[in-house]
Amino acid sequence: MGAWWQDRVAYQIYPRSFQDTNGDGFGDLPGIIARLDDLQALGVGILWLSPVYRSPDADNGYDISDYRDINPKFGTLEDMDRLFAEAARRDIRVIMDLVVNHTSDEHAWFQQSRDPHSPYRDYYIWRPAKPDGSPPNNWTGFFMGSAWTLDEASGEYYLHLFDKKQPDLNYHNPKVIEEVKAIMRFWLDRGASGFRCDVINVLYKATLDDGEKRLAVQGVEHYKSQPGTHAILRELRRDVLDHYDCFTVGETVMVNLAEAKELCDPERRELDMVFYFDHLEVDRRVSRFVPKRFRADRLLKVYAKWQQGLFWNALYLENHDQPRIVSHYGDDGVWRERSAKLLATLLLTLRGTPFIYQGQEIGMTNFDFQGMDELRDVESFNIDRLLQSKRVPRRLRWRWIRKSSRDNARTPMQWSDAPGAGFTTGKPWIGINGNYHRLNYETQRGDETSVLHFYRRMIALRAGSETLKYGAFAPLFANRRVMAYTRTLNDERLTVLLNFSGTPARAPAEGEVVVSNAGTATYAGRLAPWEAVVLRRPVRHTEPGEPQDQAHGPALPVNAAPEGDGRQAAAPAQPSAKATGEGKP
Ligand code: TEU
Ligand code: CA
Repeated sequence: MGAWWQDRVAYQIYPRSFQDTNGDGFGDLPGIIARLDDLQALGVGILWLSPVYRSPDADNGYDISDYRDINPKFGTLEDMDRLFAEAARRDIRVIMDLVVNHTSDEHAWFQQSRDPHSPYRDYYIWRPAKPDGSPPNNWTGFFMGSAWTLDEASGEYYLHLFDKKQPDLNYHNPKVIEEVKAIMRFWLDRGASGFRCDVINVLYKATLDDGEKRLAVQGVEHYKSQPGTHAILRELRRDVLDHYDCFTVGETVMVNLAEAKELCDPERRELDMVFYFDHLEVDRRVSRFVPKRFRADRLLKVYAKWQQGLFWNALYLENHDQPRIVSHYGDDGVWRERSAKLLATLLLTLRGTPFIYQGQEIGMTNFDFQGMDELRDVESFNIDRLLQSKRVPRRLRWRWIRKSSRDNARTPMQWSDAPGAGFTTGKPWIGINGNYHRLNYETQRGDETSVLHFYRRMIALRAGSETLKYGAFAPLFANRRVMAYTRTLNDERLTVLLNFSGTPARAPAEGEVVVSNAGTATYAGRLAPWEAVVLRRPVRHTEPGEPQDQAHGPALPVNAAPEGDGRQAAAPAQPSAKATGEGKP
């Protein structure tokens, strides 16, 4: 048994696209409450809500103007209290999105900060222009262009790593840290069980010197994972988090393994786990900019590194910033269902806390929009503008944005084939994917062979298997299309075999079939198109020639936890695995 946040499966809600109850076209808190029974039936034990605070919504709530109130689009503080209570009744814990690298420019602090003599001036990062009138340094932001904007009223530039409506807070100012602690206590006292911490590894800007020339986010070496950030995280842990039964998962941008280790090593008492991005970038170079061919062996290599490198992983394949995984690593055409199930198998058989993003459990796909006028995301508009300024033709710009836009994940949840997809009776704030008639929750609820039921079974399988939750991970073999790995605890070994392609593939392995998304009952060393198989067998203690036994002996370092923190995986294996075989693709 681990901590509750290691034992459970988490589910991310993007509130504005989840469930509307009053017909205004925006999902809301009463909508989340109305869907708690469905989430319970799925088997999730933790909800992460993307921001629900007051916000002018320049970046869909990631620009907060009041940390202690709810966006009226979503409801009221009373609704939020009701959500905490109703979730708790179903043994579901709720974590909030802590967005404190920046606030909205409409936050009262920033409004006052624009006055150079205000006590709030030092809450943000203000600098005069260079003598030639240009910005204080050459940093560029995550949403393209200079990271500085001139505020005419106060005569100086302010720093914003994201949109110009998201000014960065100044973490050299201890008052800012005290404000953050108070906000955290406010929500923990009300019922939150922790935080997903937005871009948490960039809080502390060590210097404001010019950055090295880079294609994107120039200046990052001056603020990524600085000692100042580590110190702040330890302080928040000591003064706030340690006084509650809660956990944190940090979103850590451009993080490497060494940095991540420092941020979530249990002994350092900073974060409990981090969201990294490597596994979603095996088919891209320079972050998201240049595509390269997907290869299953590249993906396995990334997982081998992170699974074995960190004490505990935050596992995810989708969130509100990423394309839908079935359109990305799967096949959203003929093999949509089977490849969605393969991706479910991957997510739920790795070591760590899995996070499912709303709609992933029914295999939702990227949007079917036809042009920029259907998009809503500030990042897509900024990128389009930048590419336009570089004279990239419209067709090319659209081709690139269509594939990578964050709006791919933000179209409304497809609950049913009713008008508005059961999401809204009004006009949705962003278009609904036209495939909702055949791809929706209601249809899948009544179909045992659906992606939804597959997720339910995989979650239940994981819940009943100490090996899946706490067993050691070891890569087994991989090639361009197939990857295989094992999870081992005590005398049980599970072998996971995944065929990331529409053609059959050879993949030798032995064991009793615990899962197949293609209806395999007896495994004969061959995977069907997009087949995922989990095999179980007892561990024979010396198995020469098996790579995982050389890389990872029976004394499994990734399983070891420091004494006395209650996180050890000590319990014997108790497989409750029943076959989750599927009849059709
Ligand atoms: O995202 C951080 C981040 O780095 C993203 O900008 C990411 O690089 C990009 O979305 C990939 O397309 C977090 C939030 O998840 C995101 O929604 C916010 O816009 C951003 O922080 C600013 O708060
Ligand atoms: Ca609404």
